[in-house]
Amino acid sequence: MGTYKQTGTESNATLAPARSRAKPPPMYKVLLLNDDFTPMDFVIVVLEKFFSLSREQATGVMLKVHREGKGACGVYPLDMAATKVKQVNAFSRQHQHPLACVMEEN
Ligand code: TYC
Repeated sequence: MGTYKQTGTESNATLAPARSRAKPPPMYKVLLLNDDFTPMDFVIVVLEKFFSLSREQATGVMLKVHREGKGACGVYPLDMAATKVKQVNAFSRQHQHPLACVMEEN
């Protein structure tokens, strides 16, 4: 300690490998599923409100889900993905729509 002065370079050389060895947290994709009843405008509002998409981005994702059956809204760590799914499904039920939000490991 007292004998050797730690330089910025030495400090970084020691810390860098430890950081790169830490594996990134598992990520989860949050998806909307298509149905025949939820209004398109409601899906757009959900994508804006819960996933911070612009009106244009939200419209694009909604149309993809409508045409292809499902579509990604975002990718998050486990707890954030689970919270999005709960919030979206609760909001949809409050408004009496069957819109389904699910998550899957990315
Ligand atoms: N298919 C619905 C309709 O025609 C629109 C819709 C889009 C519903 C996306 C759900 O996740 C969804 N009104």
